[in-house]
Amino acid sequence: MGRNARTLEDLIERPDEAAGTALDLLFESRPELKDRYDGRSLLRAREDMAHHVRRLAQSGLPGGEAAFRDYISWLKVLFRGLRLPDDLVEDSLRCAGRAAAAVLGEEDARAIRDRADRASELYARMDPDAEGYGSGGPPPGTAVHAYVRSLVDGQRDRARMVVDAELSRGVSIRSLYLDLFQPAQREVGRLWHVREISVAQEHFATAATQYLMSELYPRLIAQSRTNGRVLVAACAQGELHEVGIRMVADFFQAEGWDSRYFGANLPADSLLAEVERLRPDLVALSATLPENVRWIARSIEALRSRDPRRPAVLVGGFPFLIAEGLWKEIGADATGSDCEKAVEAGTRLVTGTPGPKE
Ligand code: B12
Repeated sequence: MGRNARTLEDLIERPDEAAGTALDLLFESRPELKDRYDGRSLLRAREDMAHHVRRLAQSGLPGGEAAFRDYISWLKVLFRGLRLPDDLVEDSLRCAGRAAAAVLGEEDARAIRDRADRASELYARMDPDAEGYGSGGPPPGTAVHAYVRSLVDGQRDRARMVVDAELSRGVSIRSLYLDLFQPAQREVGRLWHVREISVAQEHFATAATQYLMSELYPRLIAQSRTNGRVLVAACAQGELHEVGIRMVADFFQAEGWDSRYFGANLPADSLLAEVERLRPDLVALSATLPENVRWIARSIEALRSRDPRRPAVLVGGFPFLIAEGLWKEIGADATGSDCEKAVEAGTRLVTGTPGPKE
């Protein structure tokens, strides 16, 4: 590829053309497949290819190696549930690699092609039961199990009874966030992934958990004393997973911060404008999808070009949990693996002393 080579970032943003080429390559190598696809399934196949291309491109950016390995194990669990033959997925990954490589500069192209080939070998060897995604689940008899069962059955009030039972045996609201809502949400994700529940059941569960968090919120912050510090908390642009950063924002508020929570998908320009307007002590940014980390990296760059020291920036979410040191690589000041650790790290950054624990 010559002067018109595309960048990895560009490929993440616009993967469709390469996905189309990848599908053509797949049909060329396996002509028998062509007749098996109709309008709808062809569209699905294109979407899957676009996803491979996006994740392959992301694998060349900070945190990408760990995220890509995770993607392969995620695919194995998902496609086993859909009964997609392994060799078809392996060929698809190779074709995605070739199509992506064809539009990239030489160095990126070589790396992507190699990674796609390795990914396809890894996919062949991977045991979905031994990987984090497909296995596990809370044991019956636990509050998490009862809570998830209630939500999967569409019974929000029954889930509330689980919460009430926990409260009456002395469990704190902080522990409910950390030890009930958080693992329950992850379990809901697992159930969706292994095709035990529908998208609608997952949506219901998340909406109900957010509803119950809102009910508990006044009690969570009841003891808090204002400390005069301001936090801006937001999800990366394009990021729809907002429960984690909401928990982070709530925990800061409970420690007396004026916590400005902006929810999902905050456009980069809006973040910068709010930071300019509010002059917060700390900015907390969250991503769940690895391809959204680049938005956080760019935002940090933009913030630092205005002032190299302020505000302090805390980052977190799934990509930071699986790639140690990623936070540093993209120029953040710290990370935290959950909402409690987020407050500890943020307080340390801003005051030089660790924040109070529960
Ligand atoms: C609910 C949900 C959704 C909802 C989100 C709705 C909402 N209002 O938030 C919807 C339906 C929109 C959704 C969509 C998708 N989802 Co989804 N989703 C989930 C689910 C089930 C729960 C997320 C959650 O609430 N987690 C609980 C919170 C508390 O955990 P947390 O986010 O990790 O946050 C904690 C820490 O990470 C940390 N933290 C978080 N942010 C920050 C920030 C800072 C600064 C710090 C310090 C710490 C910190 O503290 C938090 C609290 O302790 C997860 C399952 C899972 N394992 O999480 C899948 C999951 C994340 N989704 C997944 C996928 C694939 C998708 C989609 C791509 C599906 C699709 N094909 O459309 C889309 C992508 C949408 C997008 N562009 O963002 C996959 C991701 C796999 C991967 N690694 O890439 C998961 C893991 C499900 C699975 N097992 O397959 N999803």
